[in-house]
Amino acid sequence: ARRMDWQDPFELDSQLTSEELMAKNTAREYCEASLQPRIIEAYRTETFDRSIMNEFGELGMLGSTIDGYGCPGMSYVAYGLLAREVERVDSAYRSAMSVQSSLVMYPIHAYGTEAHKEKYLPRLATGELVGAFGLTEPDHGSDPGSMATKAKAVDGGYLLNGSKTWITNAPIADVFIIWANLDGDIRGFVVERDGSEGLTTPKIEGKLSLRASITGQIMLDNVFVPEENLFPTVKGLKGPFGCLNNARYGIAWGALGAAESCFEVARQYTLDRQQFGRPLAANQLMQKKFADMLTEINIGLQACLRVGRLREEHGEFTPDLVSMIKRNSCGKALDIARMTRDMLGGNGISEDYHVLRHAINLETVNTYEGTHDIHALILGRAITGLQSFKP
Ligand code: TGC
Ligand code: FAD
Repeated sequence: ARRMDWQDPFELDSQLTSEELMAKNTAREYCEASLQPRIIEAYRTETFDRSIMNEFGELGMLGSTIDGYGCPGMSYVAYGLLAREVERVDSAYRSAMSVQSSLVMYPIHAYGTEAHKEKYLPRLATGELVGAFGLTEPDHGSDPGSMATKAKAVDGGYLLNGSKTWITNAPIADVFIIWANLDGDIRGFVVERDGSEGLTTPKIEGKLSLRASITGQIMLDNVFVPEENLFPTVKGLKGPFGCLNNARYGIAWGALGAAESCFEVARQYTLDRQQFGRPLAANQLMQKKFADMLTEINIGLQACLRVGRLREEHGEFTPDLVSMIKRNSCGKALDIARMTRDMLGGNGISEDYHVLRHAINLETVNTYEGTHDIHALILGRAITGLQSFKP
């Protein structure tokens, strides 16, 4: 009888094109050789190495689905595979890649003018510029529709006032996509740090999760933005949500990468470690955990692949399906990471074994881009036709 390969039970690799396989393998090599050796120190000292953005850029990992403007025009499945490889190392590095690709380059490409695309995309693609996405506010997280940040039309442009918080890369970003209310409509603005008086981006200190990512606030105090920096046509929440569909899809792949990495650590550890005169892996309780984890990871990956292929077929995402895989991957990956932490006993809490770092990171990943419960409510609305977010 045919035997299952536990490393690729559904033969996912055989469902990829040669370009996708190449992207995956190149990313794996880079992540193992260049990101893995840096992560323990970065996490310990809570620092994000800016040069990683240039390295991503060199490998075509920024804005990878965009065709032209210095971007490689890869498939959405290839983008998912990159997220999976990067997040095997750490969710923070995947975060940096997701924000730049899906939340900054995507909206410039989808909603920007030709001048925006030519001005920003090539330099974002190389990592010469770093971008950030400002949607969440101190008083408006799950409910961004009620945001307080305002834009007011003035001679030659707009004045922005308000504050954004929990913004990935804000303290080091050169370019910001800011969502603000202009005369009752949510609109998107491209704000450059250079020359923007009244713009400050204080770093948020003391994060216990995603420590290798830099997170900050964006304070906007009468910041003047020239007329031409407004996305001309997109209005309403569908602007930011259109970006989130892409980023949430990438996260769905990425979170499972973190889970896979924890699974592999636990498998090797329990094969090597002896207690009661035999390998830990020989115990039924351990094997049940492995069976559950392998099942969730691989069924989850097949679902991500399917959603990516449907994106390619239809030319757009089905947002409810993206909610399904974002929620499933994050929740399951978090459970898996916590489980492997337990399976390693005392060593499970050591930085050298990585599993607790992944588990703590996944607490963030399960929360940002729509919490686990918010995605349940999005699915609940799709199933019943009744929205339960607000009275
Ligand atoms: P709702 O009435 O549902 O929708 C308002 C308008 O938006 C449209 N829309 C979408 N369009 C495209 N894609 C989607 N996924 C869409 N979802 C909604 C919708 O059709 C409607 O359009 P129109 O033309 O009729 O006006 O809005 P609501 O206010 O009831 O929202 C409900 C809810 C809970 C679903 C939504 O607010 C939500 O998803 N909340 C979660 C917030 C969130 O995800 N924030 C993420 C911030 S960014 C981030 O976390 C980055 S971390 C990155 C990293 O470091 O990796
Ligand atoms: P809240 O909305 O206050 O939610 C608190 C709890 O209440 C959650 O459990 C939630 O599920 C629950 N809840 C809320 N509403 C309901 C309801 N109607 N019914 C039942 N339960 C409900 N945002 C950006 O814009 N850009 C970024 O780059 C970015 N990066 C981030 C990086 C990090 C490290 C973190 C932690 C967050 C980041 N975020 C970013 C913000 C993130 O998207 C929000 O934290 C998230 O959307 C949740 O919002 P909140 O924190 O205000 O929680």
